[in-house]
Formats: sequence, structure tokens, C-alpha cells
Amino acid sequence: MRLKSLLIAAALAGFATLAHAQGQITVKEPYARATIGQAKVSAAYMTIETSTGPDRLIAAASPVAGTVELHTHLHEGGVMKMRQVEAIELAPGKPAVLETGGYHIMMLDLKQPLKAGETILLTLTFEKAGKVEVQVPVRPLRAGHQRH
Ligand SMILES: [Cu+2]
Repeated sequence: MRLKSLLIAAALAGFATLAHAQGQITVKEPYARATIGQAKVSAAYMTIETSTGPDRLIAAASPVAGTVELHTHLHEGGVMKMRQVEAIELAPGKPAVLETGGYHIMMLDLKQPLKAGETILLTLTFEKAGKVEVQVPVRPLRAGHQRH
């Protein structure tokens, strides 16, 4: 339900989506969080669509990060925790939505600070579609959106 309303909101807003299409995979609205100070971690978010059969995002990598993991957020006893996941599922009409408080691509051991306005390269690996390269703009952290 939440996904549906998000998509409708996006359609109503009518904003031009920054879409990267590669074969059957389309990545929309990718962005990564700028880092604060010497922080060595950040996260990337996006919506990933597939036009053919079901697929799974199984890995990600970036030249700016030593390690990149797929994460989700879980509520445990009223506390929000991150957990690594093996894969993020997607299917035609059921995009993988990576967003604040949900699935995200966790970049660890960053080799450089991520500054707003820059673009980083992420290589996504899908079980069926294989590798897809995405140029990800870095966005500033905003007050009230410190959590990832
Ligand atoms: Cu995480």
C-alpha cells in the first residue's frame, strides 16, 4: 500500500525522473547521502524496476567504498536496527524500493568523503540481469533526515 501511494505521489508530482535503463532493469531517482566529517559509512537509495521476469539484486559495489552491503531496517523492541540481507527481490510491476527506513545499499569503509553535488558509481549485480552500472548523485543530509 505504501509503495503504491508513493508511486502515485511521484506520478502526480510529475517530476522528471532520472532514469537509467539498461536492458530490462531501470533505476530511478538514485541518490546517496553525503557524509558528515570523517564518517566512513553512507547509504544509497533508489527505485529499481524490471520489465521482464522476477529478478533479485544480490550484490553492489562502488570504487568509493571498501565494502558494499545490502541492508534493511527492522523494528525490534521499538528500536530501529539495520540488518544485512542476501538479496532484494523485484518483479514486473513490483519494483524494489530502497528508501529511508527500509532497504538500502550500505557503503562501508569509504575511501573518500561523499560530498553533495558529486556523483559516485555503483555497480549493481542482479541474479538474472547481471551487472548494471548506475551513476548516483550525492545529496546533502537534511535536518530531520539524519537516519538512514
Ligand atoms: Cu545500513
